[in-house]
Amino acid sequence: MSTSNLGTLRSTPRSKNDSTLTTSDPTDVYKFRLTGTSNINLSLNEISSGDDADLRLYRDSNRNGRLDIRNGVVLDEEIASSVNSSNLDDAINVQANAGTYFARVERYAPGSSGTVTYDLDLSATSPSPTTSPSNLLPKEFTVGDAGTVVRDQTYSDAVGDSDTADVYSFRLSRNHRLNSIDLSGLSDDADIRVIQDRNRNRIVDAGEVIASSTNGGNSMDSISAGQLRTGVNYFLQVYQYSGNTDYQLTFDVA
Ligand SMILES: [Ca+2]
Ligand SMILES: [Ca+2]
Ligand SMILES: [Ca+2]
Ligand SMILES: [Ca+2]
Repeated sequence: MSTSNLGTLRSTPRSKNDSTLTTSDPTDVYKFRLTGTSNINLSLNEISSGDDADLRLYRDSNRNGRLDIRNGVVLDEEIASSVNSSNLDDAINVQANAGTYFARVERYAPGSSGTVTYDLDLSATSPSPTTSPSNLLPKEFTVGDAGTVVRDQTYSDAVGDSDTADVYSFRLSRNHRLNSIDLSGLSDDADIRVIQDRNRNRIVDAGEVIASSTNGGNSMDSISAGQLRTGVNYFLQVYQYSGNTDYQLTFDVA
């Protein structure tokens, strides 16, 4: 098990690209610190084809600066996990207090053949109620037919302190016109934005936010698709602004 100490995690993302897990060294641990309450954002992506890795987040609950493991069992408190199958991305977005944390990437043996490679992105952004949304772009949901929106599609999910953001990957179809993307069914304030990851680093860089809707309270949010183009890969992010709320996200096709 290798442990990397990242020091204090801040809003500028840290990326650990082309990292490897092997049958003899199947876990990597990334230690970091938060200086105040923050949203921890973790994105495990670019997992090698035919393989599976998973992501877990622990708090150094006994404050000894180490991830304590006895007989293969982690003794520090697990505060979140993401265990999607095959080489789908795994993501964690959770609000957490000041302290020391460990992100652990594990090779999932039954779903892997030999060495697994992956990219891990990490950041800590401003929490509600001064929210700056996660700046990482895991593909948590792929909309429509392999990412192309060809019919009306509605997703029911939630954002809040324990899951501060959801990311949907989508493209426009040449044959089916997308009218708008609508966020409704809110009991508290969530917002949406469309991101074009021009440099394909799976991070929201300056100039990559194409559109957003940030209405207050539990008002609906909506982004017109008129400004989006075919042949481009977009990300739609739903994120907590304040409180915890269920939502319905609709891709409305003409
Ligand atoms: Ca510990
Ligand atoms: Ca996985
Ligand atoms: Ca980018
Ligand atoms: Ca809103």
